[in-house]
Amino acid sequence: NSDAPLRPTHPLALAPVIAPPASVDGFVKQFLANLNFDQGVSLSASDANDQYLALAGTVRDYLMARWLEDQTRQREQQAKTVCYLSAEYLLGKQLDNNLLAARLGEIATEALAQCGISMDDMREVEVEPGLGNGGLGRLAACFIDSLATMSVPTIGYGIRYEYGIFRQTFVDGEQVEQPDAWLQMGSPWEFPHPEAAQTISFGGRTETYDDKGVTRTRWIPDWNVLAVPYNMMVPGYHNGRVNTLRLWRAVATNAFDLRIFNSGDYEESVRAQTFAENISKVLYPEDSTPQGKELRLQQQYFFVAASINDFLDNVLLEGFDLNNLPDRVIFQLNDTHPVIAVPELMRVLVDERGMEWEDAWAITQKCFAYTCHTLLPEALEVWSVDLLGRLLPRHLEIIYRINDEFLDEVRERFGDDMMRIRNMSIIGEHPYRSVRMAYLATVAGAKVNGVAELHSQLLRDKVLHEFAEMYPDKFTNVTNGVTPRRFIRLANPSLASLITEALGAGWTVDLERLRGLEALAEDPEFRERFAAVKAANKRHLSDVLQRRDGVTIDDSHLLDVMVKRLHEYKRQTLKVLHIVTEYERIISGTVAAADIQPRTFIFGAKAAPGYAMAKRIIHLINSVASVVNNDPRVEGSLKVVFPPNYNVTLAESIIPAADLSEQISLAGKEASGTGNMKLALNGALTIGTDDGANVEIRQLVGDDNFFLFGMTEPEVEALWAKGYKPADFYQADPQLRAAMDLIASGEFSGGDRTVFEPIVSNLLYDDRFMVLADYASYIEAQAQVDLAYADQDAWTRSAILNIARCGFFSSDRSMRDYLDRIWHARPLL
Ligand code: 73E
Repeated sequence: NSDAPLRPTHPLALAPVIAPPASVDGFVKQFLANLNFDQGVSLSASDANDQYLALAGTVRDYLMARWLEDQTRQREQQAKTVCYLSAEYLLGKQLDNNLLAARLGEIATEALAQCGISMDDMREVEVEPGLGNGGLGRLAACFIDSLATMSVPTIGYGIRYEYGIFRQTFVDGEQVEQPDAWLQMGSPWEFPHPEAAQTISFGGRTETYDDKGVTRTRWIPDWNVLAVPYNMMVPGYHNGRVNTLRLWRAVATNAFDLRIFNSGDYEESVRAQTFAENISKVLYPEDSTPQGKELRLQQQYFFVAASINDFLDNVLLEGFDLNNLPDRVIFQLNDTHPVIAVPELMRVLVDERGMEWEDAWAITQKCFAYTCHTLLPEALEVWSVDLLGRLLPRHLEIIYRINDEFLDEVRERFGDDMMRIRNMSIIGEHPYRSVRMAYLATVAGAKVNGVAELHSQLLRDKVLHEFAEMYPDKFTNVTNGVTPRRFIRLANPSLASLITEALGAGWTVDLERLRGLEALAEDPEFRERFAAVKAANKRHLSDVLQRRDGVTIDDSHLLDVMVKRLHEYKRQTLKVLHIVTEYERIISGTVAAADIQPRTFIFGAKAAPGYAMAKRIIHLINSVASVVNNDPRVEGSLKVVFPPNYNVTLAESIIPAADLSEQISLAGKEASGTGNMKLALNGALTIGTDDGANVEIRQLVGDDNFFLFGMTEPEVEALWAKGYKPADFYQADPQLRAAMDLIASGEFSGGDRTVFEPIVSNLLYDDRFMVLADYASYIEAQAQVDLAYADQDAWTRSAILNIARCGFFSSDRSMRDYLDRIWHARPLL
């Protein structure tokens, strides 16, 4: 009962956290302790899941000292922090990544062996957190890996979805979605912090009040939920640093329960709990086409309000002068999904912290930057004013004021040009009154970037051209990148060893060093070793697919890979038309099966559950596969493989085995692509259009090592402008006609002509993505591929040159570009 606070005196309590000894014995001891004390089982009674959870716990224990030290270091230094705001993080499995970062791979494998456990069995047990749809979510995961590896103080903020991207199964060739209960068997990589929960409000109304002669506004919300943070470690590679990924989970507040509980309605109070917890229940499975659902806006506000307030309340030191906020933080907006953070920061600064509007706005404009990931008009997020005003009335008022002042600025600059004002207004009036989130982000952000050179150019020239005219200095480009740790070192260990042997180990954090492989491409012995690695990777993939789906692939085949979300603009149908063309040439006797270059086509693709055309295309691919694979006339020289549930884990087996990378979107539609980079860095040659980052890949690897086809973006525009008639292309090309007619005939649908009729009609009469216009050029380029592959040694040389020249596509380089051009933050010393 003394007034003096109790202070630690025991030497252990004063010491920093100590990691367990980095030895096999040390690992075994810690592992068994975790198995016994955390899982509550003996080794002899444990099953694989117990062992996996204890193993993960052990790896965590080794990283813990660094994590806690980094938190202290970041607190002490108060350096500018990158807060990456993203609704998606497609992390992939954690175990191998964290073992690699902590240099524990060999020790752990040996320690497990001494406990009678195989590391491969542990890898099998792990489920990947699929908290993202595709490229955008995986990009966020690559970025936080690079930032940790570069020692940049970063917090990744996002949502802890209880169900990630659905698990895809095929029933009679059609996609059926299953919930992804990734948390079901335990989740050893996260640390919940209920004590650090934020209360997030919704609904209600606003009112003004007098505050010592000043009129202020306050928000009287109608309901609240708790946002509980779950922290995950983001270890840097071999640098002793560990950053934090903080994902928010929605939980009902006590107050919420109590209000209804006091009214005596117990059942209603339980229902209310479910309602609140719905917010972080499930990831929206639409990639590129947001549906404008209320729950999605709830998710967006939920996580950004929690994140901003977490940063202000818990990361900043007490008494921090908010006028200096831009020196302390940058909030990077990963597409428009987190843009409601802009009015939230304004609300906090003005309504809660009593700042003047003008001061708050000046600060806000320096604290945000916006990355746009798309060009498709239907992907540009808008929220109806109705919905937004109902859910977030104060935020809508703030958006209106931002817009009023912005439009004043436009008038001042360009005069009273009604069309310009309508075009640039953050509020759209047609077909209904709505908030254009990309415009809000552009007005508020210090910088706006696209994700590849061509994409950034088209943003400036088309999608946001009036904004680029007004704020030319805002616009910049940062070409995407991928982490070489996961996508080379972990996914392709044989290639990684070969490179390390040739160039030393430094390439993993300095990918431009891959240039050193250029000379080796001329060395016949190195080429032979590289070809052996590729063949071994194909056999490994075959083993994986055999175990997973009961299918195999032949390592003598050219492996032709198209893995990405199913979307019409990506043109999986063009790939199908190529396969059907080859098949038709065989069965019509135009070529002998024995005379063609044997190929295996691999697809990986999920379709948004509500996207009927995409699902029909999946059905078509599976149907073509089953006919082609079972036709004896093909003599096994064509094979189509479509393993269900393509995810990060499967990508890690497919990409290292690939010979050919299909990047065949209509020019001007794919913002960047990142699969294209992963495949090139694993020695696949690209067949691709002049789109997204393909443009930069081709510039770097050279025309001799890239199969270019199709219209350029200006050619696409010109054809549209003159009036595109896909049926004319069908009429004019007998080969195309034969392929389309074969699909229309019911050949792939047991004689039923109706099944794929919508695909055929769409191509003939609509074909928004100009598949038929690019068909001839694509088929010609594929013939070049066959010719090139016939000279195996020359192909191998090209593959090595692809790797040697693609070091630019490391996400470490992307992070340096963001740091230099946008964030102006620095690594921590
Ligand atoms: O080109 C890709 C790009 O490589 C682009 O389509 C993708 O982002 C990748 C990373 O920059 C993307 N995803 C979305 N928009 N662009 C999106 C939109 C709404 C919901 C989910 C994802």
